[in-house]
Amino acid sequence: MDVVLPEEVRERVREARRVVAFSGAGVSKESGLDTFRGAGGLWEQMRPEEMATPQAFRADPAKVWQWYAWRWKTGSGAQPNPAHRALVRLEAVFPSFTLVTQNVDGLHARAGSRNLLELHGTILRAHCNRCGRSRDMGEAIAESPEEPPVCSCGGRFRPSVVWFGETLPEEVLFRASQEASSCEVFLSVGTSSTVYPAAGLIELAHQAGACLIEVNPEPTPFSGRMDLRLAAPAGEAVPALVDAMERCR
Ligand code: BJW
Ligand code: ZN
Repeated sequence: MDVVLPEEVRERVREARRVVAFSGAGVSKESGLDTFRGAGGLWEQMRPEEMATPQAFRADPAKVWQWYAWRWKTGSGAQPNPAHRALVRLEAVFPSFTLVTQNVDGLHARAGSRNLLELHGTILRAHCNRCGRSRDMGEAIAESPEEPPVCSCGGRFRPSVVWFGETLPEEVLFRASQEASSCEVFLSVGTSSTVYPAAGLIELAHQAGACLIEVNPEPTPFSGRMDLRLAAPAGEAVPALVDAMERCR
C-alpha cells in the first residue's frame, strides 16, 4: 500500500515537533487477537459487564480469572505485527513522540516502543484486590489456572487491567492528556473511540488544533473531524503512513 499525504497534512507533518499516536484493539487484530466490538469481537460472545467489571469479579472470580488466563495465553503466543513495528520508527522521526495505548496485551512494548503510556493497564501483571501486592500474571496463572490465587493477606489476585467503573491510573491519564493537548499531529489507530475517558484524548487534540489522522477500516464517531482517514487494516496502512511521514521530514 502507498500513502500520499494531502498537501496540508504534509505541511503539518513536516513542521511537527510533538506527535502522539493513540491505539486500540484493532492494531493487534493482525497479530491474531480479537477486538472487543464489531463482528467477531470479544463482546459478541459475552457482555462486557459479565467480564470487565469489579462486580463481575466479585460475583464469579473463577469465571473472570479463567477468561483473562485465556487472553493472557493467546497474547503471549502472539507476535507484534507491522503496525506495532512501524509505530516504533516514529520515535526517531519527531523530537517528541508518545504512544498512548488502550491495549493491555503488551505488544507495543515487545515491538520496542519506549515512550509508551498504557491507559487501561496490562494483562502481564496481577495485583491483590486487598493489599495491592503486584506479581507476574503468567506465574499467578501457572500457580492457579482455574481461580484467582489467594494473597498472603487473604485478598485475591486480579489482572492489572482497568475495568468499567474503575478510574484510569491517574499519572498515566494526566501525562496522556498533556501530550494530546500539546501535540501538533495526532494519529488514531484501530480504536472504536467509544470508551471514555480515553476517547476524550482525540477531542483534546482536536481542540488544540492538531492535525488528526485516523487508521481504521470502519468509521468512528470522530471520523468526520479527521484531516486524513485511511480506511484500511493497520498492518498495511500504518507502515505506509510512516513511510510517507518519514519522506516529508
Ligand atoms: C481495525 C482492524 C485492523 C478492526 N486495523 N483497525 C456513559 C457515557 C460516557 C461514559 C460512560 C457512560 N457510562 C459509563 C461510562 C464510563 C465508561 C465508558 O466509557 N463507557 C462507554 C462504553 C459508554 N468508562 C469507564 O468506566 C472508565 N472509567 C471511568 O470512566 O472512571 C470514572 C468513572 C467511575 C465510575 C463511574 C463512572 C465513571 C474505564 C474504562 C475501562 C475500559 N476497559 C476495557 C477492558 C480492559 C481490560 C480488558 O482488556 O479486558 O478496555 S473495555 C475495552 O474497550 C478495553 C479497550 O481498551 C477499550 C477500547 O476498545 P478499543 O480498543 O477501541 O477496541 P474496539 O473493539 O472497541 O474497537 C476496535 C476497532 O478496531 C474498531 O473500530 C475496528 O473497526 C477496528 N479494527 N480490525 C485497524 N486490522
Ligand atoms: Zn494482598
